[in-house]
Amino acid sequence: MVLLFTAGVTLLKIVEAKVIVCSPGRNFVTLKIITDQGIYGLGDATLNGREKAVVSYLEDYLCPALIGRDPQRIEDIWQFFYRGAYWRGGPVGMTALAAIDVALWDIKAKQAELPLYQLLGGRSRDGIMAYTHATGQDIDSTLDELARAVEQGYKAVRVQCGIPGIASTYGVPKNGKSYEPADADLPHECSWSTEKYLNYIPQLFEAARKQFGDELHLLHDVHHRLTPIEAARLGKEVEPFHLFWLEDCATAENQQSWKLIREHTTTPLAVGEVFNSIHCCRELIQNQLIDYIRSTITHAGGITHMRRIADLAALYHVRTGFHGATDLSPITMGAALHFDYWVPNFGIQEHMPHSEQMEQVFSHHYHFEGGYFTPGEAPGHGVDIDEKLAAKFPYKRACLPVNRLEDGTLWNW
Ligand code: CS2
Ligand code: MG
Repeated sequence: MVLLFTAGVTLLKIVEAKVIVCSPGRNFVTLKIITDQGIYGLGDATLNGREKAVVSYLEDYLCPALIGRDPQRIEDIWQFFYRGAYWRGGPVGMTALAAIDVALWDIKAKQAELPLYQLLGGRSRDGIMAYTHATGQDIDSTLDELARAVEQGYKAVRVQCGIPGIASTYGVPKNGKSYEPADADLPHECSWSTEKYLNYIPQLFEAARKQFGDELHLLHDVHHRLTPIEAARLGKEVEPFHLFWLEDCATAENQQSWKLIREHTTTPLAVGEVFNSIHCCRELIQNQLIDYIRSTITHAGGITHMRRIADLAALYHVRTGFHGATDLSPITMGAALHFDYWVPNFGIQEHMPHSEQMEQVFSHHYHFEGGYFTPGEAPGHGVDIDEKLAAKFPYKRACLPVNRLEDGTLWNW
């Protein structure tokens, strides 16, 4: 039985879905869904270091099946590609699905002539607190960067620094350039020592608190390099410096293993930038093993799926803390800020500023002032792409590094 109640509703039809790949300083994959009424929506499909896999998934399988569909049926299209694929989830599939989902929300909000956050339920706050990064080769230069971030108005800063005796450390830029991990045609090999790291990092936070006092929020990203018991030690040792969060202190495929960390430290824990579905964090959330869920719109199935994760998290006092590195395009930043403006259990938003060149390709309406973002009032998510300019920056393969322990064993980067 097919019942159609269409009075007063303008029906739309998808007539084109195209993938735009560009590299204005780094690679971005953008999905543009165009309707017969001329309204179009944009979604970010960038999966750092694996961009072409998502391009193929979209171009070869999902885009052809979008043509002719009603873009207003976001939920049905989501289910069609999730359940309908038979092969569910995974970073490639969920990034592609997220791009479709965000583009469809963009279309719906543009059609309603409303900023996207209004469709989600309206704003829950006046501004969205964001944290930026302060990184340096040593403690002194890191503290100089921290002072710069504070001057720019940030109320929260992620602090990372080089470790004596380790040639290169995660998050620390080389030659004064801004940090970009996907920097080589083939994976660059780094070396890692857990012992040297664990012995040094508490000193960084002691120095930061001494110089900046208690009010500034300090964060730290371990980038999955510790085992749970090592993470427990670090969490415990930095307790006197009351971090806002300790991020990705261990891998989390075995969600129960986080119990060990939790039992030993009151340092708040954040995880999830590499997760792609609610099933990657269900046990972590339900057992209250974490405080912040870092999964974001572009890698976890879009607004439709992220909303389910956030709602589950709210039941267990877990708040959001969306990933916002520069390898997520301004489209993700725009969509994330609309979500952040609404979501009741918001925690914080990561912000790594995009370069001027990137912002010329992707114009946006979001705005930062005094430590807080607002998403802007333009209909949709408010981010657009200049396709002509984008075409001037062709794709260039760029891989993320790998990590080895000092004895040569492959480790987590
Ligand atoms: C990071 C990222 O922003 C973060 O917290 O962990 O820099 C991460 O390394 C990149 O997004 C990888 O693509
Ligand atoms: Mg991280």
